[in-house]
Amino acid sequence: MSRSLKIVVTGPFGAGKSSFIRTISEIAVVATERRVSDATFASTAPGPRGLRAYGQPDKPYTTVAMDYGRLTLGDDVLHLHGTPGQARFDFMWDILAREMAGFVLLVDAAAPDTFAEARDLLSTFTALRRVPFVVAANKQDLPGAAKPEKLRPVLGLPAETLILPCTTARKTSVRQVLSQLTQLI
Ligand SMILES: Nc1nc2c(ncn2[C@@H]2O[C@H](COP(=O)(O)OP(=O)(O)O)[C@@H](O)[C@H]2O)c(=O)[nH]1
Ligand SMILES: [Mg+2]
Repeated sequence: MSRSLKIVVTGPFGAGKSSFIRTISEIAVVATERRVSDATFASTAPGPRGLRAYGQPDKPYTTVAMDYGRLTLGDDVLHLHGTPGQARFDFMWDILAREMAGFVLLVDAAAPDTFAEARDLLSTFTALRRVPFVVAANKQDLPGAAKPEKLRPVLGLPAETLILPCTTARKTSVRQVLSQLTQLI
């Protein structure tokens, strides 16, 4: 039976979420206009932790990159939604988590200083909805990248959680991660 699955791609800023979705998507990435709620945010371009606000302080709207991509995988159509990596947009995670069939936690395996945040994101998402997920140890092409199994104790993952190697530049690698996830759904 064919399925339409909403998959959320989450992970710390710089983990490779946008790259992951861009590499595999059959359609172009979507950007939306968001109302700027305070001048402080609009005046910081790029914004805190790199989220770009392409706006002037007096402009009511700013463009926030919303990662959305689509992939047909066998009988399944995957709708991939990336999370914005900024605490300010926490409210969006609730929206993103609605009808989520599963999620990918993307970790920059070469950036140990982001592991604590990845662990926090994981607790946030598992608390939002109990759905299948996989962890992708990204940037395996970098010499300093931790091997997938190294992340298990660091992220406090149980033995049954799948931790897969990933390199977002390679389509086959991204596809493999999503294929493993859909098999759990
Ligand atoms: N070497 C390497 N760099 C990557 C990989 N995936 C993403 N990057 C780079 O990491 C940076 C952050 O990626 P991005 O997709 O913007 O991360 P996001 O903040 O999670 O959306 C960019 O410079 C990417 O080119 C990967 O698998 N290997
Ligand atoms: Mg991004």
